[in-house]
Amino acid sequence: MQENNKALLLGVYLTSEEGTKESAEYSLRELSELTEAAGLEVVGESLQARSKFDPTYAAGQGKLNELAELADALEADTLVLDLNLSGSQMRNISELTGLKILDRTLIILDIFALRATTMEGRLQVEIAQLNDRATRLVGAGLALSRLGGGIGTRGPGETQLETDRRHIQRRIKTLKKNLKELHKRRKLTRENRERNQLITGAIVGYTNAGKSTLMNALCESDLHTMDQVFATLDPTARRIKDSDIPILLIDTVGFIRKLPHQLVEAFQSTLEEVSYADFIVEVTDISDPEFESQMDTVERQLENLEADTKPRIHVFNKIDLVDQQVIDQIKETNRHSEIQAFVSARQGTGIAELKEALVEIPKSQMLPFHLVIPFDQSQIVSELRNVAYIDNIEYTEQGTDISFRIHQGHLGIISSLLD
Ligand SMILES: Nc1nc2c(ncn2[C@@H]2O[C@H](COP(=O)(O)OP(=O)(O)OP(=O)(O)O)[C@@H](O)[C@H]2O)c(=O)[nH]1
Ligand SMILES: [Mg+2]
Repeated sequence: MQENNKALLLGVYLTSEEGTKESAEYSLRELSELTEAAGLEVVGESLQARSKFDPTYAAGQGKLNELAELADALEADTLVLDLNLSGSQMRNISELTGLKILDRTLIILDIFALRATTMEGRLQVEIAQLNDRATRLVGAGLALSRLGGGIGTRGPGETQLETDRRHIQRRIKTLKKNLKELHKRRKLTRENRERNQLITGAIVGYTNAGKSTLMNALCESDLHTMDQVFATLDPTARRIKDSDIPILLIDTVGFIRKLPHQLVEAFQSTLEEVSYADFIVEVTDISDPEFESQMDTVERQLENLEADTKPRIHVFNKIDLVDQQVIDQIKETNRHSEIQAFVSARQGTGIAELKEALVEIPKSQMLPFHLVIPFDQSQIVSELRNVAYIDNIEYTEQGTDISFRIHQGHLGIISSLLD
């Protein structure tokens, strides 16, 4: 059959677990979006309930045969399972159905490969893909050698497997070396930024929550936004426009449930931007019916990055798409009494208020000073204007009389006056 990019989807969930049907349905809808984003056309979907997962086929054989027939009728040549399959499962299902088999991880890896534009992004994606292939090779290889039968026989499959694995490992090693060089360079820019002493907030949230749109609204920047998952892969930094304290925001890759661990590992350096930030701007799309479980996913990812205890402001976005009731309810159930903001990043509603709230976060972490700075050291005043929050400033005969608040990291600016 010719490749026609038409795909069927199959989700499998366990009947023994409660609430899994709803989450499997949602997960399948999400997989459908992911599959389309990967460039395939979804022509049919199916959800199967099972009492346990089948180690050989993951799903039921009857179901798979049924889907093979459906694929024939609809001229689909690909079956995407909403699971993470082992190499041998992929091979078994493919042999049973005659279809090309993909799973959630492969689809996400594919989207990342399509979207990666920078050298660093591309290297990270390729490493993730190779790691993924290496894991699956093992599964497929073991199955092959078992089929080969006799103990002690080294089937051709396994020899090929060894060669492939060595090849993959060599390639991964080269890529990692290149990536390390790039990281070194990026770390330098991060250190530069620290030297520039700007307070940094990382924008995080589920993919498609509106992170880049929010960044554009706050920084009057022109970042790429799109109604599609993983529009942003590479971190971008911009200054908030006209804020009382200079603040740098970083837009970064979105989170998603079941994010393949190969990707998390490969994108470690990108995600480090979140770990190094002074505070977190969490964005939630409250027009998504699943926004609460998306918040859980984000929370877990923040925990993994050890960024869950950083000061945080929670931005509930896309208020233009919901009823006031939804907003009221979120306010009511604010159990952790987090700092909340309700905005429409696209329409600009609530952005001015958000800017004011954003400034409060670093301000509360800043140390207050009242100094008289001699005129022959007026460069200090201009440096302070750049990074400090100035409460009051007066020019006296002794010098500039200034009350201000400054971040710990910026104390260097006034150190000469403190001795
Ligand atoms: N109606 C409405 N749409 C919005 C709002 N904010 C963002 N969007 C839309 O939501 C979609 C996703 O926005 P992005 O800013 O690309 O989302 P993101 O979180 O950066 O997504 P990824 O980078 O893909 O993870 C785009 O089509 C935006 O135009 C909003 O306040 N209201
Ligand atoms: Mg984005």
